[in-house]
Amino acid sequence: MNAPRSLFGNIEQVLADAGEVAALLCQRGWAERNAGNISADVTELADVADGEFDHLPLTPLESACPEMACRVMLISRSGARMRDVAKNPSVSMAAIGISADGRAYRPFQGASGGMTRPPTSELCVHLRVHQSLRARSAVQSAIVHTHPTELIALTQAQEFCEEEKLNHILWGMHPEVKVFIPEGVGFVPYLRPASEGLAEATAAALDRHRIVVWEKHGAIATGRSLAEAFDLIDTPNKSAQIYLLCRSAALQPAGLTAAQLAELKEVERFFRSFGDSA
Ligand code: 2HA
Ligand code: ZN
Repeated sequence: MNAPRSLFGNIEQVLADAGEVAALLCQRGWAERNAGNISADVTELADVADGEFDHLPLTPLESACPEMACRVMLISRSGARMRDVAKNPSVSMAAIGISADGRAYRPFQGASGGMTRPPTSELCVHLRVHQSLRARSAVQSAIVHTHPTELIALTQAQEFCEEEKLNHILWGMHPEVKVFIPEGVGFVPYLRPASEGLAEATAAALDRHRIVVWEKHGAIATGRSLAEAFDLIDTPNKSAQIYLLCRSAALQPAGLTAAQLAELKEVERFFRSFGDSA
C-alpha cells in the first residue's frame, strides 16, 4: 500500500470486515448496481497526527456534526458497487476526516492512494447517525445501509408502515428476531434518499433502535462492527421472507404466541450475558 502508514496501519481488520459484509450483501441480492453504503468510525485505529492532513481542501457539510470533530471515518465511495467493495475494499472505501468545527470534511484518500470519487451520496445520513451515536456514548461505531428485498416488500403495504404492526410480524415469524432485537426495528416513512430530512429522521429513530427500516427503500443498522450491523438487518429480513413465503403459498402464518414470545426473555438474557445483544 502506498498510503501513509499512520492512517492505514491499523485499519486492515475494518477493511477486511467491509469486504466480507459487502460480499454478503451481494450474496443476499441486496446490492443491485451501487445500492447500499457502509461506514465505520476508525479514529482510534487510524492514529492520524494532529494537523497531518490540514493542507487538504475541505468540503462543507449541510449540517454541522460537532461530536464528529476531528474524527476519521472509512466510508464507501459514491457509485461504489458492493461487488467491488467485496473484491477490493481498500479501493472502494474512502477515508475522510471531519474538520475541527464539525462543519466540513476532508477526503483524505482511498486506502490505495488518491481519492477519485467522493463519499457515498448518503454521507449526510451516516454522519448524522455517527454524530448521534457519539453524543450518547453508544458502543456502536459502524453503519450498514442496504436494500433487503423482503423488508422493503413489507413496506409496500400500508398496514406494515408502522412500528408496532411491523414488529409484531417480524417477532412472530422466528424466535431469533425477538431474542436479538428485543427492542424491535424502527420505521421511517418514505423520505428522499440522501436528504437531510432522511438523515434527521434516521438518527432520531436510531436513538431508540439499532435497525431502522426505510419505507419503500431499505434498512440501516448500527453495530460495534460492520458484521454486527449486517446481522441486525439479516435477522428480521429472514422473518419478512418467511411471512411472504407463507402468504404466497396461501398459508396464513400463525406467528409465535404472546406466551412464546415472553418466555424468550430467558434466551435473550443468556445471549446478553455474552454481550451478544443490545
Ligand atoms: O448508495 O443505496 O440510498 C446508493 C443508495 C442510496
Ligand atoms: Zn439506498
